[in-house]
Amino acid sequence: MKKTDSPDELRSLARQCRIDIIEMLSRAGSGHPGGSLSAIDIITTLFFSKMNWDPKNPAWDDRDRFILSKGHGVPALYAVLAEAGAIAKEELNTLRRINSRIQGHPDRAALPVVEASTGSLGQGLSIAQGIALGLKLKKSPARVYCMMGDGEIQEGQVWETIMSGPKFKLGNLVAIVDCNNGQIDGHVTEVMDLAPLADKWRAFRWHVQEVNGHSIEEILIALDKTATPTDQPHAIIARTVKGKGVSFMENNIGWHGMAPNPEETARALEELRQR
Ligand SMILES: Cc1ncc(C[n+]2csc(CCOP(=O)(O)OP(=O)(O)O)c2C)c(N)n1
Repeated sequence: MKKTDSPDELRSLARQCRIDIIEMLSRAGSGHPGGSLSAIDIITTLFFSKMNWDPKNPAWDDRDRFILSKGHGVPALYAVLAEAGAIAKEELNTLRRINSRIQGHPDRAALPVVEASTGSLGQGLSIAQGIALGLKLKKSPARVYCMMGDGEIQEGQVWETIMSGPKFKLGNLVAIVDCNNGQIDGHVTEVMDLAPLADKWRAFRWHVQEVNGHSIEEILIALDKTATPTDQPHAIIARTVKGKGVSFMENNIGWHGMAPNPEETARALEELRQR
C-alpha cells in the first residue's frame, strides 16, 4: 500500500471507494449508502495517510487501531481495506452473502483486520477507550481512532465514555463524529438535537476540533494536531453530508438504509466517474 499526504491523491482514492460502495450495495441489494458516503473521505485519509498500519500484518502489536462504531457504515471500511490490499477487491462482491467475511456490520471473528464487531450503536467508543488504555499501560506508541455517527451519540453509553476518557489521560484516543445530521427517523436536529456539540465535548475536557468532513485538507490538519503529545483525548466534530458524492442521495434520509436499483446505480456511477 502506498501512503500519501497529497489531498489530490486522497480525493482520487475516496472517489474510487465511493464507486466501490455503490457497486457493492447495488449487488447486495441492501445496505447503508448515506452514512458510508458521508464517512469515506475521513476513513480514506486515516488509512492512506495518517494511520500507522500494515494491511498485510493486521495483528502487529503497535498498529494504530480504527474502530467503526457506526458499524452499518462498514461498506466504506471494506472499500478502503480492498483499495489498500488488506482484502481482495473480488471479495467486495460478496457483501452480505451467507458465509461471506464481509457482512452488513463488521465481524472481527470472521475478518480480523477489522478491530471490533460493531453495529449495536453506542459501544465503539467504550471499546476504543479500553484499547487505548491498554496501549497506554504497555507504553505503545499506537493511537486509537473511533468513528461514530451523530445519531449514534444520542446513546447514553457514549457519554459515560466521554466522561471517563480524560480521567485516564488518553491522549492516544481520537473520537471522530460524522455529523451528517441524518439518522433513521429523520434529522438529528429534530430527533434529539446535540447542539452545542463541540462545547459539550469541551465541557467534558476533551481537546476538540471542528472540520468540514469532506475537505481532505482540513481532515489532514486536524489529524496532525491530534498527534501532538498530550494527556487530553481528542474529538473531531466533522460536518458532513449524508450520501455525499451522489446528487440524488445527498441529504436525503431515504438513502440511510436502501440500496440503489440498477437504474439508480448507473446514474450514481456516472456521476462519480465524472467527478
Ligand atoms: C443500539 C442500536 N439501536 C438502533 C440501531 C438501528 N440503527 C441503525 S443505523 C441507525 C441510525 C444511526 O444514525 P447515525 O449514527 O447518525 O448514522 P449515519 O447517519 O452516519 O449513518 C439506527 C438507529 C442500531 N444499529 N443499534
